[in-house]
Amino acid sequence: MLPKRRRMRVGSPGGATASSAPPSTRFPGIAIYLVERRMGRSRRAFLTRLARSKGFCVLDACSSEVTHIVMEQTSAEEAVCWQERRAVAAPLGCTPAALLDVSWFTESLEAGQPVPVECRHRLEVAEPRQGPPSPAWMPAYACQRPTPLIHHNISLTEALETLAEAAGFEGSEGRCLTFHRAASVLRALPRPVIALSQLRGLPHFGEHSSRVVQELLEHGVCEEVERVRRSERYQTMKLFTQIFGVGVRTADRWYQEGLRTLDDLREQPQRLTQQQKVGLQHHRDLSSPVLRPDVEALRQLVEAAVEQALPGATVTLTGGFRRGKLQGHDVDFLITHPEEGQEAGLLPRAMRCLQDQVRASPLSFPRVTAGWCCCHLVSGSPVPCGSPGHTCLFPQGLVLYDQYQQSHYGDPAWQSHTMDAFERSFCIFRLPQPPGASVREAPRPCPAWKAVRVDLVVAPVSQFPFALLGWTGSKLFQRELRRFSRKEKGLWLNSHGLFDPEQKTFFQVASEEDIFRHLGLEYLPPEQRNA
Ligand code: DCP
Ligand code: MG
Repeated sequence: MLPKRRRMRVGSPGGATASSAPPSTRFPGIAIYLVERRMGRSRRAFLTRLARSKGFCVLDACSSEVTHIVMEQTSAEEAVCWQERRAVAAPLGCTPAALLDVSWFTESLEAGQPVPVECRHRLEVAEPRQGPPSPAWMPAYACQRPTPLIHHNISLTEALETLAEAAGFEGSEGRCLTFHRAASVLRALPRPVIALSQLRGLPHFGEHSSRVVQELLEHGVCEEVERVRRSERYQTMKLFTQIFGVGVRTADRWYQEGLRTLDDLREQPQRLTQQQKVGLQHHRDLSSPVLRPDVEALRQLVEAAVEQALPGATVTLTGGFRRGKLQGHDVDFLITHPEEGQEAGLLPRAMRCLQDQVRASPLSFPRVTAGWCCCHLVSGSPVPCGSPGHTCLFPQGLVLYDQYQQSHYGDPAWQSHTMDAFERSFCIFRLPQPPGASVREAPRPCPAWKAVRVDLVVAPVSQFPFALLGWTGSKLFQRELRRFSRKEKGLWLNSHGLFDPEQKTFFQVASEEDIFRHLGLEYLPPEQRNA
């Protein structure tokens, strides 16, 4: 963990991300991205301001909305590299953005409108490149390349990730990471791998991963992967580690003791922690994916409770859903307050609000119209909390389980932990389901609800960008980002800060973009961090 730092005042997280919002435009259908490399930061900022003042839409991030990428003093080689990277960043089936010399941009500024793109403006190679992608453009660290959620090599990555998972079950961290890194390289490729020669020169492709890909390309299946998937060991470890509160070590111990099924565990409740008991009790719900509508409903509930507990506090969705995933195993929220220190101890109050929401009277919550009773998620008709004569459908409250931990930031005893030290609650919510929601095999009596895992994390505003970056993931992306910082820049990064061990100073940042900039990395939006 990084050393504790003094409190500092920085911009609000809202301000930190506001610059990423697409500005209004006079020229619909044209969204420009200026590449900072060669152009320089201050010139880029100047040109961005100038273009925006003339009504051009200039985006801060190279997202899929970008139609014109502008580069300055760029060689053909680099242009090819960019062309490849754009193909990765654009969703499948999207028209790739035009790759243009800055002359197109300056001429357009002079003309006061986008000038037609001519051959002399274009930086792309004339012919679309055939065959294997050049390995030259694939950087070694996942944080140096965009990795979209939907990619071109799903069957290959699934196979490698199965082997990674199996290696993790055996405690082989190194092999686990090797397979994950190889899979992550394939996720970042702009086209499907159809020949083994396409792997030549790609980073993190050793003999073993190459052999797996070769077998899949030649036979459609890889015997080793199939063997792993069929094995009792893999299936049992997967089953046990999916239980809330069960890690690899516990699952392995149970396996060694001959336990194989959930019923085996249920028969031995004395072996289980409270957390595992709850995990087992709600296993059916917790092992089915959380979906987008669930996320939205949860966001409303959490926002209302947090607002009641601490007015002005903000709730930001993080984790896989911020990266654009449509399903997840849980929902991760990051909470902060614009005034440093106000956020401390917020969670117990927020959890009480969530639990009491259904019993609240207008007297205890004077701002009652801001929070509706959770009933409205089921009935569809909003009812203010504690309305006279209203009987809530969920009198037991919304929190099924709450494992609270106060902040340990600055606690020397916490330094050895790999986990960050933020105040947090790992909880299970009783999420009311709207009418018509699919009911699984054993329907519950009305009203419908399902158990959902929710992580709530509270960060002081000065650490918010680091916490947001860390909790957005993916896990491999964060791991690679921290390794890159340490090995390539000599800086220590975690979810609390970025530290220069030579200068013994912390970097002050107001946004995720600032962190990428300090590390000399091009900014990658969350949806391109699916490494
Ligand atoms: N995280 C971390 N260290 C942990 C737990 C989480 O760095 N011990 C970070 C990386 C994760 C993010 O927080 O990407 C969220 O963790 P999740 O386990 O919820 O993972 P995801 O949200 O990415 O995926 P999903 O919830 O769909 O499984
Ligand atoms: Mg998650």
